[in-house]
Amino acid sequence: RCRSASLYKRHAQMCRPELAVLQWWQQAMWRKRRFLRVAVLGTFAVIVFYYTTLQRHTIQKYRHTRKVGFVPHWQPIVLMNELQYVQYVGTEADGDDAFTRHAFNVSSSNTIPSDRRLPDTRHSRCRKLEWSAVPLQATSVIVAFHNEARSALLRTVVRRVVLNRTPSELIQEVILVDDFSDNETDGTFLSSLPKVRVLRNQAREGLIKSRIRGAAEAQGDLLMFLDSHCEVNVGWLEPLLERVSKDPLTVASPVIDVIDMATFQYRSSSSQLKGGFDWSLHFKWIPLSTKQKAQYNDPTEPFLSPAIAGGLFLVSRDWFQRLGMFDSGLQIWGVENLEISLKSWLCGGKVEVVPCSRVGHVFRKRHPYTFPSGNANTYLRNAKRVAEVWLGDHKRFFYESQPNARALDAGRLPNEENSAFGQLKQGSLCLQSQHDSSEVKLAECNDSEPSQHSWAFNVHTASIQHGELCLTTHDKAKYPVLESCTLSFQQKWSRHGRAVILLSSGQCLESGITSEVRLSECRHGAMSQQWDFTVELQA
Ligand code: LR7
Ligand code: MN
Repeated sequence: RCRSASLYKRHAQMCRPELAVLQWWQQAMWRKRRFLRVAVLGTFAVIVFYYTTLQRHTIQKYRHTRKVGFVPHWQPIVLMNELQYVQYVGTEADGDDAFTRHAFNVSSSNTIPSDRRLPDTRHSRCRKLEWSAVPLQATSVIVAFHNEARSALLRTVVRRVVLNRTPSELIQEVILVDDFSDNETDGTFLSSLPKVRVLRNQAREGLIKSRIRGAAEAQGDLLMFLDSHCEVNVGWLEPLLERVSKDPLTVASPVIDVIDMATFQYRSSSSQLKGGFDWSLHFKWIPLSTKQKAQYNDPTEPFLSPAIAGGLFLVSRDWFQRLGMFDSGLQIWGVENLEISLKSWLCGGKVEVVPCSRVGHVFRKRHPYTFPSGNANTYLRNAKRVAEVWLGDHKRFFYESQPNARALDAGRLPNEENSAFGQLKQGSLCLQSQHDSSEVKLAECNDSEPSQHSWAFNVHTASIQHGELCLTTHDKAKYPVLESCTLSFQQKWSRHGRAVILLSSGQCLESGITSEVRLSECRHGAMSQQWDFTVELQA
């Protein structure tokens, strides 16, 4: 009777209730052991799986909450282990004086943990704000650097932006533009990190052209520029994002906190300052007026500012491109902050300071790098370009306070004799210069393609210019080419309606079936002979 389990069970339950309890207990223990075994093995499998596979991708999965007050500080990902960190940062020679090479205390920079916690310097009300209205637009962070201290560069980009201060899905990529630093591995070492792309200039281009290069390659809808020795603070990006997505014609600047150049201590700055400039085109902080203070009695409220302090700002990629990015004729360092501010205002946009966004910056007393044509000269030349292009009649005030600028050669400036400029288009096709020849071709219009920009029709010289060159024809040649401007008859053109006519032969500029552009008999109203410039100054 007892051999069959079921019978035994029934028998036990009927006749020996104490055995039934014992049996139940034994079964329970057996189940528990099986459960434990499965649990231990399972946990082990999960751990192995996590470390081998998932860990690398956790950064993409890192959930964020848009509530600014809550940004988790834990980070399970080790992008660089200690050894790699020491290899990267520790090999850099400090020199005898820690300030020599970088104009800040590099020993101190090297010793502070690169993902240190910072004091939350925002007004306490900022912590309670929720940024639920923020649509998920991804930002490309652009950092140009020239001989930056590695520990500072690493802190700027990797630890703080890619990892623990910024919700992962808000960051499209971090573009590091190495402006021909002495040691190429300053940048290349970082290129394996997630989301980080490193571009290296083949010659020293200066921070302005480097940022233009970064912007031209950016994939994100928004561009955030940072210096290479910054530390972003809690919830720094969301309030900027909110402003730019509310009004895409906004250039939005964070409040710039101070990182002490000797101790690397992080200190709060006043959030009641706007940016301005004097007539010598030097940047100045201006306290908010009493009227403005009354107007902005909410300390979390962004306020309008004539200018941004420098290179820390968020802008939509589209607006930045429509503004022509920065003037690529500005050299090395300086005045590009006023240029972008002035054109944003003058072209229908605005500039704002957003007090709930905080980014620290190491302020230095001198430039730790050389200026190929001298510091003062470079600044003055850049200022002259900006004054000439954007100040209108007010440029008189600039020349009053910077008389030396009068004699300075500021390069080719926009010419008031140009009646039309920008892209020279036919439908969706644009005239484009070639890198390797003097020929011109038609190609699909692309706003970020410099070889399609800077076409100008000068009514006085009757020339069509592209940068420094002029559209030229040679006797009986069918195809026009780009050559240096001579004011000869072979470079003279007129416009009749939408036709572009070579004066010497009366022929019209025409698009061919492939991408070629040629000269041909004018045929009234022919689509292939109709051309438009993006900007027309005269009706
Ligand atoms: O030739 C160069 N190539 C570069 O790539 C020279 C510099 N750079 C890099 C450099 O490594 C750094 O990352 O460009 C960045 C800016 O250079 P800094 O840090 O020497 O400039 P700065 O902090 O003295 O200057 C301020 O003004 C500049 C004017 O051109 C830029 O706009 C900087 O971005 C700007 N800095 C800030 O806005 C931080 C806050 C300043 C305030 C207030
Ligand atoms: Mn700086």
